[in-house]
Amino acid sequence: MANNTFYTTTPIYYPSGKFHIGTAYTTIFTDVLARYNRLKGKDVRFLTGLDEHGNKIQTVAEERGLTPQKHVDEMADEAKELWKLLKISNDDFIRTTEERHKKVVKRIFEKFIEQGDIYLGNYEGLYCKPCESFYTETQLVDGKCPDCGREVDKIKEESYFFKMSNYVDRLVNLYEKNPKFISPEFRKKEIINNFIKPGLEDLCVSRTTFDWGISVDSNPKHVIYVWIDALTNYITALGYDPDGNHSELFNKFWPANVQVVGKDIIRFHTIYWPIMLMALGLEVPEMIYAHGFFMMKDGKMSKSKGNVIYPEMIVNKYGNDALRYYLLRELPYGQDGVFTPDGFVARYNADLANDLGNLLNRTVAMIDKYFDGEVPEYKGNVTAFDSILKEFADNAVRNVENLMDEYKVPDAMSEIWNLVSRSNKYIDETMPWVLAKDEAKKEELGSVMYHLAESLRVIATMVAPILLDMSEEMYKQLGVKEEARNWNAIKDFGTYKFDKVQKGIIVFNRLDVNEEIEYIRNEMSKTVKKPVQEVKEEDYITFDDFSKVDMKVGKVLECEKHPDADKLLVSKVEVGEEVRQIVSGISKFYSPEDMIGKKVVVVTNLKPAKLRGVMSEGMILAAGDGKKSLSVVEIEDKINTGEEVC
Ligand code: ME8
Repeated sequence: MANNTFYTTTPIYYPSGKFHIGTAYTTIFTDVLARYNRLKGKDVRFLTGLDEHGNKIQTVAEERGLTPQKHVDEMADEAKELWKLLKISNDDFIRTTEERHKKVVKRIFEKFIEQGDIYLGNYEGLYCKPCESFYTETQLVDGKCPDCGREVDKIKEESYFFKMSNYVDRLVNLYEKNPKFISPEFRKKEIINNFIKPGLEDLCVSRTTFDWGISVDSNPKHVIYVWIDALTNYITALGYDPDGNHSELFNKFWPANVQVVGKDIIRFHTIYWPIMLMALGLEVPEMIYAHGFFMMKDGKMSKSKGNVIYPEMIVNKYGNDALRYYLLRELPYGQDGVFTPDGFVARYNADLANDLGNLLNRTVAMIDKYFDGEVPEYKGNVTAFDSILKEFADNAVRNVENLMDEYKVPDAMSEIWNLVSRSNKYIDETMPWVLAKDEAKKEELGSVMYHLAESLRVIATMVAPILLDMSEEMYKQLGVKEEARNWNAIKDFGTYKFDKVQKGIIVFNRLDVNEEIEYIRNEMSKTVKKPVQEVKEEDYITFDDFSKVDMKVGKVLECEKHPDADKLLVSKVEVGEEVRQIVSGISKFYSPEDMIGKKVVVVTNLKPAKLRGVMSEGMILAAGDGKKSLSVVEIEDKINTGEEVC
């Protein structure tokens, strides 16, 4: 049953900084493909992960004063947490520092040497560090990196090379035989004109100037080029074995159905990746789909411009569904799109709150009111408009399926919203509130309610890969049983027997346009990388000023919640001979039990004050903004309580 499996992947991202909506976009897009195929009953494997080696990561770690391993460990936790927040349904998360990956990459490299695909030579060329890429003089744009526009370095070193020329003919043949291998089609022309026609040069595949990477077994001063290391993740994660004893997973899922990447890394995935697979004697993926980029009104997202959008901000304020909907709908298939706060709020209000949200609320409220919540049975086409809606819905399911099978998610979404609009129009046409006034029209009214419920059921399943909370809520309110929540169940409009509907929560509340645009802009401006602040002469304090603050080491003996304020904890702190009662706003981050026994820094000459009715005689020092993070300043146990802090 080879065609009942579906394997899809995202790029493995560089853990070099906080992940923004660009990275989130690719992962959400791929998540939608995985969820859709699961809905269709396929056996799905969805892989994402991190690309943790290379000079760039080593430099970032050094800047943070951490070892590369510690740095990537922290970033991996951050990535996993983000994907959890966004409810990404990946089946595996690969890190290139894992043993399961490293040992296979080493074997693959040796195999390439043994086969004569890789040879030892000398590299003299131009290297862009942020992109981890080599370029020839002719590929540079105005003497700078063609991908990121930054300065490139001249490098000379002994290196291994991959003999790309051995495979060019087979590669061109692949492009011709599998027209969908590079999608969208116009990207294929770019690749052929920019890289294949000028003559594909042998690729430098090792470095000796840094060591954060996988070393070559037979010549350990060489580190394997990060792209050779990274690209293989798609097979090492499945359990590929260079010696032929592949895992069951590998046999089942390789070749991948679609590998999703951004347009910036299409060259690596459509030239080097298939060539590596050919050299290993493996099949190539069915499709490399390269999506466009999210831009901002003033160009690329960048911290210095202060126009970066982080997914957490949108999710925490507007919900995960709103983020997914906007990102997926806003980037046309294969093209770039622009993120604007205005566009986000407009789409939220129009598509989610008004069109879909209202359709659900109105329908459930009417069934509740006119039929005590019992959805009437299907009686065929009763009103003049019934067959039109049924046909529209049946067509929508077919069109959406065809588009989703081609991974054209934004086009599929616009088809789904056509059905949403058509259903709203059906309410205006049939005017149930008029039918309800006439006992003789009871059957017509019943048919209208059934058609609306059925249309919403179809919509709930079609949006299920996209709007995770909303589809769940729709199923719940309409009373759609677990076993009917799949793609097959929506192919015959009119076949479903509903139970009772159930009024529920409103998932998308209309937003105040100006207020929310302002909020998002404000959050974006907080991302600006601020220059180190200079202190003005008049802002300095003297040593005498500083010495006025009396700080001592204290030990928390007892701690409990403040009786009247959720945010406050009340601690009894031993400071030398005395015990003081101190109230602190730390309960979001510490439970009373966490605090007991801690050695902390206490400001002892702060004027005592009552905080929400409880006396506080000092202050416990802590770091952080108090909203997202906070850490109490702790002192090593060897220092006695009552000692000065200076
Ligand atoms: O290239 N809009 O990792 P990376 C949309 N480690 N997508 C965007 C985007 C934007 N503005 N910015 C980034 C690497 N992306 C390599 C990959 S794979 C074997 C190795 C997404 O962290 C898009 O998918 O630089 C792009 O291809 C990817 O992030 C680059 O991630």
